[in-house]
Amino acid sequence: MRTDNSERLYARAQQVTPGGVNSPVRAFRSVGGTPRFIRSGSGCRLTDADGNEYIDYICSWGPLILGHCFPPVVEAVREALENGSSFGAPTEREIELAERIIAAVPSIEMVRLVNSGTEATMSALRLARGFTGRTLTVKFEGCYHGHVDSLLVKAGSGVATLGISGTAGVPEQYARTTIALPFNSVAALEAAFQRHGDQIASVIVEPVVGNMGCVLPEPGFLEAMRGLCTRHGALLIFDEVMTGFRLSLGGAQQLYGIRPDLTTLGKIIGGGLPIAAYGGRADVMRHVAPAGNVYQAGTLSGNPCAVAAGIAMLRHLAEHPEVYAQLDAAAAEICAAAPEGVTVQRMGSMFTFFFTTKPVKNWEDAAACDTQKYAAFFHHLLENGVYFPPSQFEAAFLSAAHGAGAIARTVAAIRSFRG
Ligand code: HOZ
Repeated sequence: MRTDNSERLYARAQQVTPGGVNSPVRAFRSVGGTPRFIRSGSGCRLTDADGNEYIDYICSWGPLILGHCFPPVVEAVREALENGSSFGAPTEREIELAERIIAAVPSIEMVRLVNSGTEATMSALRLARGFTGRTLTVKFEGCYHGHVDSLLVKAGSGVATLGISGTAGVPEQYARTTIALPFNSVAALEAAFQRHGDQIASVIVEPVVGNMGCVLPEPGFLEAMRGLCTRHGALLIFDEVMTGFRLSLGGAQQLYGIRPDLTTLGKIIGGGLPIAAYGGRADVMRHVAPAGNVYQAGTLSGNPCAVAAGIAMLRHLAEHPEVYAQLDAAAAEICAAAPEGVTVQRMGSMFTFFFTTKPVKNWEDAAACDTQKYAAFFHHLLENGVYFPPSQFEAAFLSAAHGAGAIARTVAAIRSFRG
């Protein structure tokens, strides 16, 4: 496979952008080799700068549940753009997107649109502090909630991939407002509440983790979390940036039957354009400015093109709930092809091939994986035209555009790996 053009672009990019990329995991640092510079995407396929084609299992890290260039999304964006790309004033479509989110996600009664998942979690945390008058946040090791200062403590995703445990630039005082606990440990959570119960403003969690690879909550973990938050007056925040509208229309909270106080969303609600949101209990959300005194704002918030894309996406998902069963079946087929000695973890269309023989229940288990073997597996697939995440600590995502032919080709590529 020729990669001359990607190599040339990578060298050029490194002159003008730190590490040659605009988000760290894209640089292939933990798997080695040249990151592919993408020229275009269509359906389930990507084409790189050298004309190589790949079946895409990143799907823009989750948003493209209906594939690249899904026609209704393209049409909606085109139409919106022709009517003005940004106003900095309210539009009717923002109401429609909010109404669609509220109709689908069980715990969301009011919602505020922002531009990225990071902004959503940062705002939700501030709101929880403003609402409770408390300072501390509980998070879980290996979960990633964007690059918010206080949430980079023991974070997953790129922080884990690059092994940057204590990120430079985060003031010690901010880091000290975060309590990081092992995922799936009810005992650790109980102990934290016993010690700091009256100071904990919120507990934030990816209910199904995607950012240390795909890790599922053990039975009772989310329920215990809900109970402890209620008992101690802390807000429970589900970070459903990845899982929202992906695991089901109502996200992980619908599947597990847990009602968080606040939820953060992103990715799918923008149909591949930059948009995110935080929402939840109306009595809490009414503390956000201008209704209340917790400030948060944004020039491009509720951007007309992104909102139009999001509406087209959510409309299709609401009208075609059968998509979720189709995705589940296709993902199961891919996961069944996993090589021996690999632990596959999956929830719906999110999955990870962990290079370990043990179940992965928390960050300690994930960190014990053989990342060199994962790198070999990744490059084997890439050479065979299948693009998995360039990190052991990221979930793979499937789209409804992955048809039988693409799945069969992926299965064949996986089966031909001789680790
Ligand atoms: N940290 C993101 C996935 N968990 C990757 C973002 C990107 O590189 O686009």
